[in-house]
Amino acid sequence: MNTVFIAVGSNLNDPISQALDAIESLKSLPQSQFIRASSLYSSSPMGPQDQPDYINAVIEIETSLTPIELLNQTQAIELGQGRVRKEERWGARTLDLDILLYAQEVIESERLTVPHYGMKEREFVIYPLLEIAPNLYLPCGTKLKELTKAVPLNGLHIWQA
Ligand code: PH2
Ligand code: MG
Ligand code: MG
Repeated sequence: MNTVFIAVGSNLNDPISQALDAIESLKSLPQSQFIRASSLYSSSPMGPQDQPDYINAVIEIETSLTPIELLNQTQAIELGQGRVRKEERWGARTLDLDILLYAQEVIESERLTVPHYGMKEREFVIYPLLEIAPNLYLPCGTKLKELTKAVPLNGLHIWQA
């Protein structure tokens, strides 16, 4: 089994429900065991500013799915929740599931880059991940906690009803 962290993001069509539904789907992935989910966080949009705030979270699973099998599963969940792929970079979406880390593997294939290419700079990834994996090291040898020094919160906060 491989420890995997997946980022959840949504800023369309009731983002809280989108995130909670996605987490429920991730709990029933085949060949996998759900370990834990972070709190839900509210975050300011990175990229185009004329889009709603995001809800973000990070979840941890143990899985024997290969990275591509897992990607197929997460993309199916995205599509099932109405994800429409658009041209605009970093634009609004109902659901985004990004594989952040797959064990300590480094993967650079056409469909998948792991660790996720932007994770080290994104507060809406680093802080939820730190909540559930406070002692984590990245494959490059950097301690996750160290990254927070260079990544301001930028308004990120735990979402409360
Ligand atoms: N995802 C993006 C683009 N911008 N901004 C926030 N706050 N959270 C996201 O998950 C996010 C984003 C593209 O994946
Ligand atoms: Mg993303
Ligand atoms: Mg994505």
